[in-house]
Amino acid sequence: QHDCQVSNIQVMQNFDRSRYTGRWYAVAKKDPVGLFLLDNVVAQFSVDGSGKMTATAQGRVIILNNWEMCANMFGTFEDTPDPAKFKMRYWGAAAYLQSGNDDHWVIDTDYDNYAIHYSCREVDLDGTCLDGYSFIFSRHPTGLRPEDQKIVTDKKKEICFLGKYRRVSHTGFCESS
Ligand code: DAO
Repeated sequence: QHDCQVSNIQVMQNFDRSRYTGRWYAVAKKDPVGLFLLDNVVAQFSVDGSGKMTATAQGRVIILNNWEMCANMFGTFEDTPDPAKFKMRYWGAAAYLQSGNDDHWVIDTDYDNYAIHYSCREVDLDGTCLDGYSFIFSRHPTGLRPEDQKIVTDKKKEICFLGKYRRVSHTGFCESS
């Protein structure tokens, strides 16, 4: 059923971007090579007047090896034929923050409690993901509801990232800046 082929990964059916808007707290993250956002990660999704999805995000980062700061990030999303698969262009409020263009797939969400995001940056020769990252988002800063945990665990397995996540803490680091 799940062979870890990036091209076979199932995403959210009939994804509704307007129901996805608003604040999402990252509660767990599978890091890519050269990780950037460490913790205190909060994303805010919007849909603009023309129907395009945009986002802002904050998170604690360490730049220049030991300078700790709260990064303010922006993202715009390009639609694809699949409503749950986007191309995300992202950049920071400051030029020294990371920028790039990543896939941004919504694997599953109930819109009101949990969401599973997936991005593969580099597909290996065998079709599996060589370098990717994933956020588990919750509408609740306290974490996932117990009833959503099994769904999320099953999806982590389907995207072949089970066991590769770490918990993302929320300490208020980005609330003062
Ligand atoms: O943290 O290692 C990493 C990779 C994440 C890069 C993307 C950060 C910017 C996101 C902009 C808003 C979308 C939620």
